[in-house]
Amino acid sequence: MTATFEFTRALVRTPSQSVTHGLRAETGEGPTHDGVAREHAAYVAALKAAGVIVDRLPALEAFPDSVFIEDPALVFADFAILLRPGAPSRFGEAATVAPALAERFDTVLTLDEGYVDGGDVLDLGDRVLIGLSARTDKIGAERLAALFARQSRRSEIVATPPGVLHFKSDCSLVDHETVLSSPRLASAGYFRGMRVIEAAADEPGAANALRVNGDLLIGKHFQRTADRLGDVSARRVALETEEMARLDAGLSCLSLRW
Ligand code: CIR
Repeated sequence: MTATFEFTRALVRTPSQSVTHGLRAETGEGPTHDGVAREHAAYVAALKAAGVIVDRLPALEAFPDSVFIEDPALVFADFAILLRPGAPSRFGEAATVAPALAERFDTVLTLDEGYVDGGDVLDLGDRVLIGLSARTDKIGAERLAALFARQSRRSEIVATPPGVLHFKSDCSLVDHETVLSSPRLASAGYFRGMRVIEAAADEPGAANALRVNGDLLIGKHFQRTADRLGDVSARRVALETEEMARLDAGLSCLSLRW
């Protein structure tokens, strides 16, 4: 299986002041710009500490959710794909990352129909899972699968659990053979051939960890889940994610990595 968490480069986007108006399912207390910026800065520092060269794109006030740069595009070692984000307020984000990808990749493919958010796409190495969700529809998933086939990558279309924003809100690859998953997604059977560690049921969002080279980034408040990762051989890096969580976001969505 190809390593899918060994990265030398990453692209992030500075949070805009308008991030406080980002999309969110809950109506409780919203994030502050300073809180998001603080968590973002610690995240960028963690990527650098893991050995990644991080390029930062400027804030975009017109797109409150643009700090979640994982959603409008996908990147792999040798190609990138511009997506069509499924939320109307985010659709225009793909065009804003296009120039940065064109500068960095010889091959940039473009999804031509339907909708897909990058948060719904999990690379397991031997196959890529594309989760249908409120943001990723069947046409988009099928067109994306066709693009993967062109690049000789296997993919499978699967379902995101109801009420979950993105497929990867509920899972992450933590080593070559292990997926960390919410209990509700683990029971769906999509991770065949892999070891599955279930995140603690009372720690929603904990399964969205991020493996980067020898480091495993995980939300600071998910201690019970962290305890279950006992024999995963990676240095633990605990990061504040509370402000991001107010925008239904976690760790994977803050960067594009390759
Ligand atoms: C949204 O609803 O689109 C943003 N507030 C959060 C996006 C998080 N992205 C991700 O998990 N991949």
